[in-house]
Amino acid sequence: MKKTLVAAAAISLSTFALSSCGSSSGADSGSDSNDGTITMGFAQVGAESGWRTANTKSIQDTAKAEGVDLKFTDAQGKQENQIQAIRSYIQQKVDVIAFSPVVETGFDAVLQEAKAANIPVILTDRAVDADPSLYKTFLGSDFVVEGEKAGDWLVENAKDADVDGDGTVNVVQLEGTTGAAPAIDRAEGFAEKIKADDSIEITASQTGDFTRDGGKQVMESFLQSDDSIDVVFAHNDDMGLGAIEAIEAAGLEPGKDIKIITIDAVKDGMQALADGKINYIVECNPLLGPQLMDLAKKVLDGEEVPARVLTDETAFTQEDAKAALPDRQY
Ligand code: GYE
Repeated sequence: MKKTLVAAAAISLSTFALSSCGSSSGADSGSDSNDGTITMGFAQVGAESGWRTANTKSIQDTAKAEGVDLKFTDAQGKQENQIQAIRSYIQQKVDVIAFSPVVETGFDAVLQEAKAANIPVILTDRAVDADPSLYKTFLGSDFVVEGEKAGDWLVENAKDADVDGDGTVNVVQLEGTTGAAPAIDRAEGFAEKIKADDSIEITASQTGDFTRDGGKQVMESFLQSDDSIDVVFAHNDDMGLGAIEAIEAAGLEPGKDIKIITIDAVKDGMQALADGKINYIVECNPLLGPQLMDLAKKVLDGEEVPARVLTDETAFTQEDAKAALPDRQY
């Protein structure tokens, strides 16, 4: 393989289109040289959550440890920035492109361009709704299963969750970014499982964009219009943590007056779970760096890789969180 060794570089959004950030650029970069160094262009979603921060760190740390020349961009949650970043990686003739698509749709054209330029693409974390021949593999969690685990827990704990004892478990849902795979799939898995209990009902559902602030604001408006909320199902820890702030500001006790279920299991979420403010967390593993670099090497060596690579995950109760927290890496 490929290209000369250069320092890993973070390319700022405003300049990435112009900056090659490598020791070689233009026509003689890419697959021409043969010293074994891989150049990877990685187009990240943003820095919207604790999960994302851990995910970015894992990718950057692994690239550094393995001598992969990583060109990294942060799309600040905007699909157009991500597409622009991918186009700049194609221009720079990187060896491999990896990205975590902000939303599922709208990537067909840029994926075609990468294919035409003979640059393999690896999807990490989130899926796209495009022809699977446009990318080599998709590494990440099964978000439907995560939603199902959250729904199963609620069905098992429905009696307890009917805090006001009116025979109905009123659930409000804080959705992730509209159109993003984890928002679509987690909602689907959860809805499917809660069908098992007629007393459980989703009474309101709105996006909080996977951020703490978004979760807080949406929860504030839910609390203003409804005083019978029993449960919050938040598509990630950060929105659940924002909801906790809104619930406390309304003079209620999170975890008791209103039960909270979230997904991710980052440290702040796990701490809130251990403190009794969250009731259940489904894990979503952000440490994708090692598997990503491994897949990239295999793809560039011409080895067959599976079309779908899943990550191993579990779920945590309040007791589990107390036991797991001391060793939690993120
Ligand atoms: O759950 C959320 C992040 O795509 C799995 O994105 C990821 C999700 C994660 O912002 O915290």
